[in-house]
This record gives sequence, structure tokens and C-alpha cells, in this order.
Amino acid sequence: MTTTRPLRIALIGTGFMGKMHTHAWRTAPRFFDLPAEPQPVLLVGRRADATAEAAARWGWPEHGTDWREAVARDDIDVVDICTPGDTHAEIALAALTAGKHVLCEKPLANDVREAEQMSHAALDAPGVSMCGFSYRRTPALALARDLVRSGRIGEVRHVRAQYLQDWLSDPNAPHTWRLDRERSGSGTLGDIGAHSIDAAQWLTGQTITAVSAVLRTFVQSRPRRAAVDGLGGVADADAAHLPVTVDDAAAFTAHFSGGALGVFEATRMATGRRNANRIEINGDRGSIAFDFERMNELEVYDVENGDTQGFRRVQVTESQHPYAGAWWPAGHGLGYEHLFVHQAADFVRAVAGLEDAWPSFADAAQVQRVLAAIEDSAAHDSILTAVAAAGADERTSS
Ligand code: SOE
Repeated sequence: MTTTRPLRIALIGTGFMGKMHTHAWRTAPRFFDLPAEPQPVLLVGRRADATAEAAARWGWPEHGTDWREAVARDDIDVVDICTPGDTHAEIALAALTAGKHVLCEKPLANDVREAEQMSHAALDAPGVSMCGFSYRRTPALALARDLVRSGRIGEVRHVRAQYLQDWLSDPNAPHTWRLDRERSGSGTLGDIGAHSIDAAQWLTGQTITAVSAVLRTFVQSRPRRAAVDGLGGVADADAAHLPVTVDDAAAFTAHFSGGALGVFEATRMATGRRNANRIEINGDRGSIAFDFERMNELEVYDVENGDTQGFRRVQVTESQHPYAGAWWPAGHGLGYEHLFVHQAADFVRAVAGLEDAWPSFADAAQVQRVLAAIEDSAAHDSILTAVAAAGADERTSS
């Protein structure tokens, strides 16, 4: 059913996510049958020289330094926001008002007020909007969701989620925008803890209603960055240090709307753990367990298995598994970039009206309210803190 109708993209941001989304827009129509062809048109970055270089390398025909150009142009259909959180709301609100379709990186915004503004604007806007909680598009997690939602593990009692990275464990690792509260909203909590919160709610179909939390900053200041490399970079050893104004680690317990109990941990200081995004869910009839460092596998336990009981390691690479049929023969495996290709493909289908856009801005605003409750609780000696309720008109996807 592939057509050549173009869907013209402007991408804002030239960092890790800008590079990843570029790859996704280009690759999605090569592997998925799509009703329109994403067409990279305009790349926007803050620095003219770096943006020109990125545009040339990644194959963007046009580049600029003002996102307003993307919003104002009639020949742009989609605005893809891959900037630090402090600009998400302004860009997204302008783009939605201009009738664009909007894909926005997570967390949706830097605070609840902005997130709710975006969620309301999305409700009234003609364009489609989606927030980039990309892990939902991991085949193993999508399969886990089908199992949990179909009742295969029974009534969910425990959700145990850890998101562990280590790129900040060296106190001399350089300062980045991810360590500046003004730009990122929060630290490890919003950057990677938000993924665990979203995954837990999406997998179980339950929302988090109250939390008790601790946040910790282990390194109070860091050298200025001289060059970008991966998530961190290379420090300028001679430059003055900049203050770290966000959390390095977060730990919290959570009450879920359906009665489940959650235990969460997120850190960028777990030496040896590079991107261990893990989640285990225990129900009364079985369990599922996932670790992104083995992203092609899902561990599944069924209480029914009698003498042969035990967790089974399922390779989620069969053609009938979510997304997997578009790729390689069974067992050949996918990587991190595939999640973003799946996201791009689903976004194009949503624009064509073939499916809903999920996670919606309302889903992402719900995650933002959980983040806010965690910060509140941590600021008040971990006191149990209720998560604010969604507005009556907010429409979360199931
Ligand atoms: C992007 O989705 C992202 O959340 C990054 O911002 C994190 O730093 C990361 O490592 C996981 O993916």
C-alpha cells in the first residue's frame, strides 16, 4: 500500500535525538508499508556551523537556526522536537496552532503547567501529536504488554523498575544541558526515570496515584564540556566548574490505581550498567521480566508449568511478534535505533488516520504529574504524595 505522497518534516535539534530521529524518518518507509513517505526538508539547530555540518552529513536539504521558520512554512507538515525540555512547550504550542503534526521528545515538558498546556492544545489542534517514549516500541515490551493486558500473568501485584546508566559516575565527566535544571527540568528522574514511569503505566494499564521518593545529587559541580561524545562528552579540564542543579539518582515507591505496588530506581551512576532499562512485573498467575541490555528477549514465567516451572527466555524476533516481521529472519535481532523507526512508522500511520497517535500528549502529561509528585515527596522527607488527577477533558490512550 506504499504511496509516494510526501510528509514533509522539519526537525528541531541536532544532538543525540536529532541524529536518531533523522535515521528513523529515512529508514521507516524502507521497511514498513506506509501511506505516506516522510521527507526530511529542514533541520534546525542553535549553532549555524554545527547545524550546516549535521544537515550535510545526515542529508537534510535545508538548514536554519530559527525553529519559527519551520512553523511558519506552508511546505512543512511535521515539526519534530528534539531539543532540551525548556523549549518543548513553546515550539509545540506554536506548531500545533499552525496546524502542524507534532512529534515531541520526552519528557513532554519541564513542568506540569507546560505539559498540561500542551495536552490541551493537542486536543483542539487539527494535527496529530505524539510524545517520544520510544521504549514502548521495543518488540519485547510490546509483547509484554499484550501478555499483561490479556491477563496472562493474572492480577498484577508488583512492578519493579530500574533504569541504570553510568555515564556520570566519573566526577570529572563534563557538564551538559542534562545537568541544568533550567534546561532539562530535572535530572536522571526526567531523563530516564520518566521512561520507567511511562512503561509501567502502559504495561499494566494502571496509573500511579501516589509516591514516596528520595532524590540524590552526588556530584555538585562539573567541568565545562569541550566536545560532545555520546551522552556526556570530553571535559575542558582548565575551565571553571559549572553547578549541577538536578538529581543524579532517584528512588521511589509507588501506589498504582489497580492496587499494584511499585518500586523504582533511576540513576546515571550505576558503574558498569550502560543502559539497563529493566522492568519486572509479577502477577498472581505469572511474571514478565525485561532488561534493555538484552532487548531482543523477554523472560516469561507461568505458574502453570508444573515440574518444568521457571522463567523462559523468549526471543522476541519471530515474524508474528510486534514490529519484528518488518525486519530480519528470527534470531537476528534489533537495536536501539529500531525503536525510533517503529515510532516514525506509527506516527506516519497516525497522520494518515490509520491508527491513534500514542503515547498522546495527555499520556505524557500524566507522566509529568508523577514526576512532579516525586519531586514534591523528595522535598518533604519522602512523605507519601498524591499524584494530581488529570483534567476532566484530558484523553489518555489505553
Ligand atoms: C531519549 O528517549 C532518551 O530518553 C535519552 O534522553 C536518554 O538520555 C537515554 O539514554 C534514553 O533515551
